[in-house]
Amino acid sequence: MTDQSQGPLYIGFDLSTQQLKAIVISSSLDVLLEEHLTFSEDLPRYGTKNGILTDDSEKAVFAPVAMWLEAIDVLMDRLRDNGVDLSRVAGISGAGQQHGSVYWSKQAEPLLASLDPMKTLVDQLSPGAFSNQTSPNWQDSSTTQECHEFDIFFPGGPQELAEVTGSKAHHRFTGPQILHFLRKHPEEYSQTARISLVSSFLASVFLCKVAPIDIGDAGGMNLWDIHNNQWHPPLLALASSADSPTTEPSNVDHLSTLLGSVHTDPSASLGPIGAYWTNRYSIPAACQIQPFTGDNPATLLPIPLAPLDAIISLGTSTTFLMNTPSYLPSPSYHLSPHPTIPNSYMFMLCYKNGSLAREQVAKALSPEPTAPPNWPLFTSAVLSNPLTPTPPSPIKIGLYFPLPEIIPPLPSLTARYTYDPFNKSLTTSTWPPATDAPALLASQLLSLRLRSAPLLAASNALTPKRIYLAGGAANNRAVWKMVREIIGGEDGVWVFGDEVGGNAGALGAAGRACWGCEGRGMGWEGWLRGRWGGDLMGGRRVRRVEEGWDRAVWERWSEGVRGLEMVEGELLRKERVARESPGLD
Ligand code: XUL
Repeated sequence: MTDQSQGPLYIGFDLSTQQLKAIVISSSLDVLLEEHLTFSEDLPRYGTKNGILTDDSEKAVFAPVAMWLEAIDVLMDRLRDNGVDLSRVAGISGAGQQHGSVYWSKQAEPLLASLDPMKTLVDQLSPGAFSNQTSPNWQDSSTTQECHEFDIFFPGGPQELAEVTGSKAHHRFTGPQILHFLRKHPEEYSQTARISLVSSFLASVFLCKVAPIDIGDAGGMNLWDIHNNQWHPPLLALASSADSPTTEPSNVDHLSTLLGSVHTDPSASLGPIGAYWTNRYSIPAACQIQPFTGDNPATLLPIPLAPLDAIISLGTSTTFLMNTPSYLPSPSYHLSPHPTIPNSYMFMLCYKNGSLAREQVAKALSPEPTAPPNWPLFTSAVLSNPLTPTPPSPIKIGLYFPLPEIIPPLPSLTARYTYDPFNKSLTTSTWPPATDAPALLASQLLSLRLRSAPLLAASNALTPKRIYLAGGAANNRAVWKMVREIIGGEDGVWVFGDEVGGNAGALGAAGRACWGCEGRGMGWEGWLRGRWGGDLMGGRRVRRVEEGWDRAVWERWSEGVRGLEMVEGELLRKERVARESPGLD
């Protein structure tokens, strides 16, 4: 690690689906070191593929908690062996894949409090500290029944659930997951002393006691009452009753004890680091553990986001994030408390299908069937065949879902249609593989535009101000061009510099660790803008790749939005018919 100064260091962790990552920064938010470990490659003995295990018969997706503990052991050793002076670490924070739950046993607190610095975490905590040895992953779909119960719980259905908790019920959300665990493993549930999210699990390991859940991550549970800033007792009753929901006070009290309090003061430390870390790695006893939040809320943090700035993350999943002061809930998207700005919210769309679909289309462009994805061909296929609508000519709309999708809720499928804007009609179509590339990007971006429109409209806007791209596909100029055409961006399309790149969650967490220690009492945005200085207008941390939107081109894509809505409606109808009459094809 190259760092001449002797100032404090801050570490941000990110426990994502495939990797555990750490970023070390200085007080000026300069990245000094990035280190990571990939679960399936570095810890093959857990047998995961891309960091997860699956049980297809139940559509269950989960990860071994022991694997995460061992990953922390290995990563901390790597930081020390790479020359990070751990005796200078003043603060630590982190991010975790959202919604996953970790079930601590009754032995957890005493085990955490008495960790022996001569031994590893995994040897001391696994299996004894857990009543469930695995944690459900966000790709899990085993909770259809429980989601139904959440969605019909309020007289106003999914809309009312979204008004109370920020989201309608989703398979991966923690409330339905807890209810599923309680039904499937009542004995293990009765042995549970505390429930953490993945983010608060990681914080607990550094605190050496069970940490509170962060306000930003509580919004991904269908249990947190956003208006009243507290757990919602009737929803706790629903999540903790194997049969019909009961307001039996003992059930509600029990689950609220398992979940513990939520940490609502964003810059207040959770407390000093546990003695294990001081004794094993010489981290100072005064090092503060700052709140750990979900990976999406943490992705809002590495750059100063103005209201109506958007981040589109094009990674394994596709997510669209915005920081908004308006609470305008809808079953079509998620709102959750902003992790560092009181009375602001994170708007989020989350799709399962992202890079896998793009890779499949890019592979099909090579004449050789086993060839890897051909990105130059993919890019030129998009740029030479942009599909920009010229109303009233027909528009090609393709949906490519190698995985069952969340938005809209459809099974794995590929569908190609031509939409005629004049007659408002659809016909199924075929076209050459080179047309799939622009059709795929267009449908992914049209869906983001369709679903973010109500929130933008609430602020009298048609398009976000700046659009920042993150994730693997963010460096593709065909993507930049289509984002500008379809979504717009008054102040253009931007990409993160290498420092932010694919590390947004870990870097956001590292910055939060620094803020908690050096900016306590200062508002997050003002503090962050101050530390960024001149980089804000485009410097080494962010770079503009497309000018501000072309409204006329953007208007032409409005017909594409209508076409996409019609295609989705048609597929959802077919899916409903197939489900209701399984014998018919
Ligand atoms: C968000 C979601 C995913 C995970 C990825 O709701 O489920 O983006 O957070 O780790």
